[in-house]
Amino acid sequence: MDKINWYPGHMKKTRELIQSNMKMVDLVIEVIDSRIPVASRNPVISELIGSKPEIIVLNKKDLSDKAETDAWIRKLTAGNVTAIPCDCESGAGTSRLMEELSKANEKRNSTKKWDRPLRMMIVGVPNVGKSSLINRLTRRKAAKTGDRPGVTKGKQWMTLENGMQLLDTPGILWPNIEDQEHGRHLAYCGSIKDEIYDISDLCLEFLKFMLKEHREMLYGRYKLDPPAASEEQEEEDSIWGTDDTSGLCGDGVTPVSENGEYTPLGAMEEIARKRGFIMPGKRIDYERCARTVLDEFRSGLIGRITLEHSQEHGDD
Ligand SMILES: Nc1nc2c(ncn2[C@@H]2O[C@H](COP(=O)(O)OP(=O)(O)OP(=O)(O)O)[C@@H](O)[C@H]2O)c(=O)[nH]1
Ligand SMILES: [Mg+2]
Repeated sequence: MDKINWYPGHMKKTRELIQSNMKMVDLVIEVIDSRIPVASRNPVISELIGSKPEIIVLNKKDLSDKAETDAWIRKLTAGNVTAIPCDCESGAGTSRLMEELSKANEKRNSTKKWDRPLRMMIVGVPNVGKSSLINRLTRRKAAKTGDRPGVTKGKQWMTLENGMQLLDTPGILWPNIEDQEHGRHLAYCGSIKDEIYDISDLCLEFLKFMLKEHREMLYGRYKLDPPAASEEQEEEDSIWGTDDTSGLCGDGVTPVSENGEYTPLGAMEEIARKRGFIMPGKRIDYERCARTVLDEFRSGLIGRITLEHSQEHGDD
């Protein structure tokens, strides 16, 4: 598929905003997506944070594999990083975060000549739940949230009940995503605007990953049968009645299965068929199918899936 890169002007401006506010804050909360703990750590943000105290929130823990998230937390903690798993939808993990913030507050005030409540900045790539976390911490719906990247536009200071101050910032990426696997992971998780890539291509890549690592989940969600069996079934209880179905699947050139397993395209066509995503002329609506599969992954309907495994990232 084409290269994934998204760095509009507002991200450059936000980068400058983060930089200019860095000296004002005592601590940075970097929110990352627990399904992609490597790809969602923006190297530019790490650079801007420098040696400033930092807490990493692995958010959306309700969507990632629990054992994998636990392993990531152990790994990050072993590297002397404070890392906390959270679910900002239910609020799970946020009281642990508040405890860490209180500790940081005490630490700051024990070393400075005058006391004042902690000032913090929340940063991260788009759509990881920064504003949702702010709403949890302030116990108000003060920050606007939404299930697409680029919801927060400008900076916004918020005050917690205990007087601590928090700066919400828009999500940012970096100018050139060199590792395209990271680019795809960010796109699967909704951190990249859907309009900038071909969603059908992206879905095929996602299905390739699912067939390799989580075939059972994919089969379960979309009620897929192994390719050979489904062909037989098609004859028995075709949802298309007695009509000729030969023109239904794709271009008829690309194989739908290989070695008894679906190809990504074969799986996509089967999903489209099961869900009835067929346009006039019996053409498969690939785009609708792609949007559905990715939306269902993003909202956890396919299952709790971590895309990046801690044991494969030894040097992080
Ligand atoms: N399942 C789940 N969804 C979450 C969680 N946290 C946030 N969300 C959802 O993720 C979407 C993005 O949340 P936001 O808080 O707007 O994310 P953001 O990082 O502020 O996004 P930008 O401002 O666009 O950078 C929303 O639909 C939230 O409801 C979580 O822990 N679990
Ligand atoms: Mg936001």
